[in-house]
Amino acid sequence: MSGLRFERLAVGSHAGDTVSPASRLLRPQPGLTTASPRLLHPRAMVHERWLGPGDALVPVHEGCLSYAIDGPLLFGTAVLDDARHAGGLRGAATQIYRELFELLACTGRPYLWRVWNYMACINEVAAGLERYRQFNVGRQEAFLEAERSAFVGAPAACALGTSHGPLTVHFIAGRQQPEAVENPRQVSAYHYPSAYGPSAPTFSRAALVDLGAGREALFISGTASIVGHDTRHAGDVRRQTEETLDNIDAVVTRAVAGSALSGPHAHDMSRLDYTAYVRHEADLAQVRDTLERRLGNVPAANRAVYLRADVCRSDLLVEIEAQHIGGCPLPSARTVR
Ligand code: 3EB
Repeated sequence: MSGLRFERLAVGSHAGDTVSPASRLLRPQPGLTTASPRLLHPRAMVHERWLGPGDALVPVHEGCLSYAIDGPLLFGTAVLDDARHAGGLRGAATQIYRELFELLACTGRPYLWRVWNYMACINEVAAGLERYRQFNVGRQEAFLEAERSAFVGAPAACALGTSHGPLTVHFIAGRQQPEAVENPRQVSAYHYPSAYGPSAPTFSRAALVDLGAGREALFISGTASIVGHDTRHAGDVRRQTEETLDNIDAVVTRAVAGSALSGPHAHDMSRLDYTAYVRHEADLAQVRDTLERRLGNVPAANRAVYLRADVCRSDLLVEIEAQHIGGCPLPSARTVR
């Protein structure tokens, strides 16, 4: 049993605070800058906490990694300044993932459950290749080198751009192998054609993890207005948000079909923790309104967090990630269908 829990608390009134919730997975070394999307809403500072079974975590700093082992879980953050790396963003991505995979192997927590990739100027073209595409080349290289599948079974992830900061990768890993979930409305990202870059992105649309004791975690990757492999509704943030929510709905439906927890509320769109990344701050109200209308007046809608970030295709205005860390399984959890 893993004991994974998640808390999200809005505290104080630090309007415009630049702390990203996901950066709170683990504090890297004091004084170290990270790439961190800026908080837009709620206006108060948000504390997000991932909890395992332990209480006093001792963070370890090794190379580019800061991590803590908590029972069967491994939480951490890797930071490497791609601007100072001889191999640029591509080389920094390979090195971060190489060190991460070594850590997973030697701590006996081999499976990546969820990864957040944050990097500066993600849509900027440098040396003829967009930086996100450089990142994809480096990330895939590390997966292949470590003989990890860069295709079916890749972890749930997101990749967002900030105005500044070193390549920053937050991660949760464990002993349990997640079940990868794809979206029937979308081409798997690891099969995107080469028009989107020389190496495909390495992530699954979602990951379902058995936490033991009848609990499951559903991690839905960053999701955008993409159908097949095409961007839909360029220039229209409201319709992009609607299409994104249709994609999340499709992933949840797929996940429930493959889930051991077959109750109708095991994983339900109205019960997810949502984080929306908005490219233009001026679009915040429209993204919020669309999400709130779609979910209705439920706690999930009011608890959603909105961050300012660049999405990894220039024509995407919004990306939304979601998760459900199960805590109250239904009695009929294992009904035969
Ligand atoms: C997409 O569907 C939008 O490169 O890790 C979403 C989630 C996206 C993860 C990643 C990219 C990533 O292609 C972008």
